[in-house]
Amino acid sequence: STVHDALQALTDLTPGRQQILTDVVAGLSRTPRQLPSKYFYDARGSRLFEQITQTREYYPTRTELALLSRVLPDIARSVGPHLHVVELGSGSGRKTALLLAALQDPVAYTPIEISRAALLSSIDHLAPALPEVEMLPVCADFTHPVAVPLPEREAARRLLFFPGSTLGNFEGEDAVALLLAMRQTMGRDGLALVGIDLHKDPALIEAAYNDAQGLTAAFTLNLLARLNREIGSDFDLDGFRHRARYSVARLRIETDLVSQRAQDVHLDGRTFHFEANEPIRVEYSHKYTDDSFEALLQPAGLQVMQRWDAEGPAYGLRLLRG
Ligand code: AVI
Repeated sequence: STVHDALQALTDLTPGRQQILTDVVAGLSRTPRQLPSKYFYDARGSRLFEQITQTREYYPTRTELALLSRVLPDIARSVGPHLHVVELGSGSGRKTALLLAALQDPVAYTPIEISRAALLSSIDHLAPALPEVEMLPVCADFTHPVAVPLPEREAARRLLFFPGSTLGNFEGEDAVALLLAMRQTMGRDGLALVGIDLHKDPALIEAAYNDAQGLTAAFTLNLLARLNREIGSDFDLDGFRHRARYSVARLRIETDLVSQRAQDVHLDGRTFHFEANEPIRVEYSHKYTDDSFEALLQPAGLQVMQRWDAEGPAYGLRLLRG
């Protein structure tokens, strides 16, 4: 496609004010309080995330890119030709460019991305570089069912691409529900290529979520700035602090915004009172072992066909089938 064709084909289901408001009121009304990490990704949040991926401390992106480049010929042989590639949370599309270039005659590419700004910028880069591939972008929250557009030329099968250990941002039941939905979307003979960050030295993991430049803290706090702007809340950005700790028992980074004092936040005619040191849980980043990953796949009816690991720092790619 040209960029113009791709924009013509764009499906726009980006979450609106009402959806965000409903999710935020529900999350703040729970004990302990929580907010969905998907709302990190507005235009500024997506830019901050890209900057995080370039920091010395945040190892997952560069490790996955190096692993992908090394094993792509092998992956291309395993998945075969004429694919429709569907990517969840496609972001900048940097990894996709490598994947599509390595595949044999890919038919179409559907990035599903919640940030409209990130989606449009990825199309600007990818469409001119891959004119033979039909671009069928979807701006949507991929945790809700999304109908994948059908390409003009029929594809041999679908390949779901879910890199970056984004699966790790979902808790047990939500992760299983997402994997089940993925199995549906994969369709007959469909496959999925999933990137997973693996358990390792907790100090290394914690450093990745507490970079010295403070980009991760700015990324986390941007959630409150976004909510103030889009749903009219009055969070005091200086009244909350970023905190990310690794739980060895649960194999995950738990990220909170911690209230720095007793304070009230107003939203939609309601008042939410925060105690000093009260946390809002805003993100999980699960790290996997073979056993913990297997435990998620099994109830979703998915199986590992092939696996590739990077060592130091440990990171994995898994090719799955239904
Ligand atoms: C997108 N996701 C996999 C990132 C992660 O590592 O959980 C988001 C992120 N949060 C803080 N730093 C990066």
